[in-house]
Amino acid sequence: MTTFRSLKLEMRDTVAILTLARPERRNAIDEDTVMEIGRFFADPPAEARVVVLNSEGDHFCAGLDLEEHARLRRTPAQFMRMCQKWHWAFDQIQYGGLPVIAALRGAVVGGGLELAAACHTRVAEPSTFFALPEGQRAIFTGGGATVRVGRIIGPGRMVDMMLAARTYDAARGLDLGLCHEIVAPGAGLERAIAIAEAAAKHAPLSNYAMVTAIGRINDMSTTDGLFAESLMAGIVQSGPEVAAGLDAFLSKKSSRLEPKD
Ligand code: 1HE
Repeated sequence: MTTFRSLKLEMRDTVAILTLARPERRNAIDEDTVMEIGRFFADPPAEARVVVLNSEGDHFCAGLDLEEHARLRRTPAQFMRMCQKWHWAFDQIQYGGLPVIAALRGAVVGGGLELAAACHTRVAEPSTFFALPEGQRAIFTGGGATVRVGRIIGPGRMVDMMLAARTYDAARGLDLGLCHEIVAPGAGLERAIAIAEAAAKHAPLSNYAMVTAIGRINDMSTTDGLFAESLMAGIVQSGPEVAAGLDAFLSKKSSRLEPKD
């Protein structure tokens, strides 16, 4: 187990389990933590095929470290630069090339929701709740929510969520796409690992395309998006696993697709 200051890392074969490890602060994100997150995802362990993002304690993440924020009294320029570090770090999660599966429980609020929204699959325990309480703290989102959360739930609903100080429970979060699955209490990590282990069996180039191309293509015009898709498909098609993947289907060795989930 590798320990950073605010994170813990455990490898289970090709699945890296990265754990937010400041439960006494409800895993609030200070400057060191955001840099540790960014550096990890910018340069993950070579053997990692998929990452599970977990947390210690009852809450996934309480967002910006408000104690540090009050203490540092950052100037507007300093806070802008710090927000850009969050953007960099969470871009490493979303577009770093490895699938990232988040195991959510308790508070997923403010910057914690910005962090979760950068992950690709979000598994929630029933205790999970989502909020953007920035207005209640007299600040604004700065870790990418206007882009990532706005895209998931729509900008109008995000404005309402903040203005009306709404807190969505796990079931509402599932309806809105803030999480993708709700599991039994205590089962979030194991389910996230099971999803990660299944995804780790995909060809790495297929996973790379899923996590790096789909989000970007949805920022493009139709004509540019279709062109980019064809380029990505051509590159994935050149991967060494393609022949084996097709052969498994054609020789009827692959598992049958069935309606579930
Ligand atoms: C913290 C933080 C934090 C807890 N920064 N220290 N985020 C928020 O507005 C959420 C603020 N936190 C909460 O609403 C609650 O703490 C929770 C609902 C997450 C959890 O409640 P609970 O009852 O389990 O814990 P607690 O007693 O409130 O907190 C335990 C300790 O963690 C306590 O410190 P202690 O010294 O009294 O033990 C809290 O002060 C501390 N703690 N949350 C610092 N966030 C890039 S811009 C992003 C903008 C935002 O993220 S705004 C949203 C900020």
